[in-house]
Amino acid sequence: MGVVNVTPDSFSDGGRWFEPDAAVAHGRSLLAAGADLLDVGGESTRPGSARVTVEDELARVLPVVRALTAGGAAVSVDTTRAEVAERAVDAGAVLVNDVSGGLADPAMHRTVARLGVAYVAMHWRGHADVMDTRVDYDDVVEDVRRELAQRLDELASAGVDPARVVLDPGLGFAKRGADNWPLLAHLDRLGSLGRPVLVGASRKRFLGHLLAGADGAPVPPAGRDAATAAVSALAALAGAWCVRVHEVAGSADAVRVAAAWTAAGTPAGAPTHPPTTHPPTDHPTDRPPDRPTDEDVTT
Ligand code: PMM
Repeated sequence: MGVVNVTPDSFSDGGRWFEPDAAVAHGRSLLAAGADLLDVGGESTRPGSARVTVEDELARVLPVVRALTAGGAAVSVDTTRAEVAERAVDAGAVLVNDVSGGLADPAMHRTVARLGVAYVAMHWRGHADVMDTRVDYDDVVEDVRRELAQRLDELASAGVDPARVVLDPGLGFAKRGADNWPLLAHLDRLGSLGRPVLVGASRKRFLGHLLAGADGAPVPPAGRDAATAAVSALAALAGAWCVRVHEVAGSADAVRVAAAWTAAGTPAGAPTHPPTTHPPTDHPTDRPPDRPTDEDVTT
C-alpha cells in the first residue's frame, strides 16, 4: 500500500503532494514502483496536529480518489469520518482505512456495513493532540489485541461482514517508542484474531530513534526507508497482509524476497500462506496483473 498524503503537514511528506495534480502523479509513480493499493488521506495524524474540517478533508481527497480510480488503481481512503468514507467510496475507493477503528465517529461502522467495502480497523486511543499521553499498557501486545478484539465485536454488531475487516496494531499511535517492537515481534498474536494484518511502520519515529547516530539524534524521516523495507520483509514473513509505505520500490522488493523465502520453505501441495493473508476485497487488483501470478508467490 503506497501512501498518498494530500496534506500540508504530514510528518514525513507534508506539503509535497498537496496539490491534486501532484498527488495523482505521485500515486501513479507509486503504482509504477509496485504498489497494489494507494492510500489517499486528507488529514494528518502527526502527533499534536489539529483536525481539519470535513469540507477541507473532502476537498483534498475526492479529486485525487476520482482521478486515481478512473485510471484503474485500487484506492483506499485514510479517514476517521463516515461522511468522507462514504463520499470516497462513491468516488471509487474500495477500502476504508480508519486509524481510529471507528472510535472517532460513531457512524463509521454502520456506514461501512451499508457500503459493503473492506475496512482497516487500527488500534487507537485518541486524536493526534492527545495520543502521546495515552500510552499506559500492562502488556502492550495483549492490551492492543484485546482492544482490537472489541473493535471486531462492535463491527460485527453494526453488521460489518468480518471477512471484510483488516486489523492494524497502530504503530506510533498512543505508543512509546519501545512499545512498537513487541507489537511487530508478535504480529502472530494479532493474527490469531483471524483477520488479515496491516503494518504501518513507514518512516516512523521509532525507526528514526533505532537508527540514531552517536549524538543520539534520530535519523530524519527520509533516512528511514531502508529500515522501513526491512520491516516490510519481516512483516511479510510473519504473514502480514499489507504494509503501508511511503517509498514503495524498496518494500515491494522486500515483500517479493519474503514471498520467495516462504514459498521455498513450504512443502509442495501445502497452503502457501497463512490465513491472515487472505485479501478482504473482491477487487481485481487483489491479485495484481503486473505481479507474479504463481500461487506460491503472494504474501
Ligand atoms: N499511519 C499513519 C497514517 N495512516 N493507517 C494505518 N492503517 N496504519 C498506520 O500505521 C497509519 C495509517 C501515519 O503516517 P503518515 O502520516 O505518514 O501517513
